[in-house]
Amino acid sequence: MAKTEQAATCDAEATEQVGREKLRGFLQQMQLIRRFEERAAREYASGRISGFCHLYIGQEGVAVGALGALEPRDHVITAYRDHGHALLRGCTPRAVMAELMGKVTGAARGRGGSMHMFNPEQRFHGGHGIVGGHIPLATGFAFASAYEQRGDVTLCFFGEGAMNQGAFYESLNLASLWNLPAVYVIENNQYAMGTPLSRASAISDLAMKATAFGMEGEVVDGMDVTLVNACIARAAKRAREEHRPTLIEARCYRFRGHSMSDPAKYRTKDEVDERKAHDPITLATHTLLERKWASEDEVKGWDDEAKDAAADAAEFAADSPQPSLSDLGRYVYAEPLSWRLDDAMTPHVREEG
Ligand SMILES: Cc1ncc(C[n+]2csc(CCOP(=O)(O)OP(=O)(O)O)c2C)c(N)n1
Ligand SMILES: [Mg+2]
Repeated sequence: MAKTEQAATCDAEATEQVGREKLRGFLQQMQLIRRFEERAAREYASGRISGFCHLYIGQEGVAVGALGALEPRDHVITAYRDHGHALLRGCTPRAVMAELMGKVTGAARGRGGSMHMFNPEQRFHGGHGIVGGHIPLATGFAFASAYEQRGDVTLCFFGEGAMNQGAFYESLNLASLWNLPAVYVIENNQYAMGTPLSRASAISDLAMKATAFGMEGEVVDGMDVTLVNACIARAAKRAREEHRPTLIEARCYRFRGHSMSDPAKYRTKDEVDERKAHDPITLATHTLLERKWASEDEVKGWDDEAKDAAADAAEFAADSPQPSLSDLGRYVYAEPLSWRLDDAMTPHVREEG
């Protein structure tokens, strides 16, 4: 990638704080998510993936910076634009791609699809399709941590469109009232489907809502992975050590449509191009090259590795079997409930299982 005099870079102070090794890792993670999703888009076009599919392309700096500030014991939960978060929380590219194709080898055994990636072993609790519906779950995870005095933190991502759901207000009120160790991150990508923020919200400075709950609020440039990392590190520390929640507005932009079926006619090409000038991957790349923290060959090598991982995932997923019909009712609910349902509805499943 050619470096020009005007090339935008990440914030200097936050870059120093993050350091060489971590920033190299962040770039590789963003490249993997980007190349994985580009491949997923091609698989969708070819018909091997169907149903809902919301890409995260353009927003990678938010998940990578944020999750890079957490410890493995911390809990993570997000909405339906979840492929990147899943990849960062231990779902392999193969498991995510297989889930997209509805295969048994998928992260949710092919039952959930794009919107329902899970990896509870690494405390990644989904992947949720109901807008705002998972925010109370996050408050519940944080409540459990506080109740059991575990010292772990819950990080909850949601879109700015979810912020005007009642569940948001109820959840943040209790988190503050009960001093819960939660970090709420609004991924403000400016649109809720085709509706711009200006047509849906009475205020544009979303972190201001923190004041209503008596908690800290912060705005961060979500296109700069170093700033996101520093911001979430502060909030996670506040949660862990002071038992106080934080509301963060990460300003970002999705480069693709809302979902695969959205031609995104509600915005101009100029608007999208302007935002692409602040592509989080380009910013991190320029920063690494300018500081000589990475060479152009290394950056290209990582990118090639990301493409290879995505291609391998697609091949693996395409070759994997579909769930069997007799098994379809399992793994949808928690096991005891699923067995009760099986008892009531499909006795043959019990025999086979
Ligand atoms: C309760 C509910 N209402 C409506 C929908 C339909 N819907 C799906 S995505 C979406 C927009 C959400 O936008 P935002 O929260 O900003 O997230 P983004 O898609 O930008 O990541 C809507 C209205 C839904 N899934 N759930
Ligand atoms: Mg949005």
